[in-house]
Amino acid sequence: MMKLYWSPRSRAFTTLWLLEETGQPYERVLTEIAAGAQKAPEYLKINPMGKVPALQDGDVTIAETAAICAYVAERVPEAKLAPPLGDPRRGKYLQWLFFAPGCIEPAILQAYTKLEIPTSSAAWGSTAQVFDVLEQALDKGPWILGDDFSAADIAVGSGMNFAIRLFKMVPSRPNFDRYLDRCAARPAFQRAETIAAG
Ligand SMILES: N[C@@H](CCC(=O)N[C@@H](CS)C(=O)NCC(=O)O)C(=O)O
Repeated sequence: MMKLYWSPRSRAFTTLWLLEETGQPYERVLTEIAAGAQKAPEYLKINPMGKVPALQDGDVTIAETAAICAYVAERVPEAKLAPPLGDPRRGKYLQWLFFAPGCIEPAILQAYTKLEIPTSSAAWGSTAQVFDVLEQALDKGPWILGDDFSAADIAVGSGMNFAIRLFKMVPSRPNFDRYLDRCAARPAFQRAETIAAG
């Protein structure tokens, strides 16, 4: 059974939502950030970064939220959280899955810290550019790949929910509101919210 190391009110929310979407049983190991459990020597063997989330599945140990999304989507193909190998939608799926940590995360941090970085040097361009691109990508909907919900929506939707709804670091836009409402209406999202509230 997969084992998720998580802490309430953290990025582990994304992986709770992901695992809830699979419908598979999994074990949750509370790794309370407030108590410093993520820096304990036993946990550093699981994720040397000393951060949650992390996942164990038999002999496989994996950290980094988006990597866990990709791993679980392939591990549980019946959940249909990723277009299969060879499917032309897989390119865009990977693009948006990587966009979450590669562009959305630093854009949020920039909005929070108000750091000025030349847009040509910053890998994410700018906060405005990231959210403009997302607005365009979500124009058709209902999901980032169109009709099919995928793990990319979990990574993207969770990051946007964090930035827009939970911490109000970035102003919302009408199609973000509609997208986040759709994410929040998913029973798996709601179950993850209940768990993540601690
Ligand atoms: N790049 C990591 C970031 C994980 C991360 O930043 N986790 C935070 C919680 S939201 C954490 O564990 N912070 C505790 C610490 O650094 O001591 C991922 O995407 O999973």
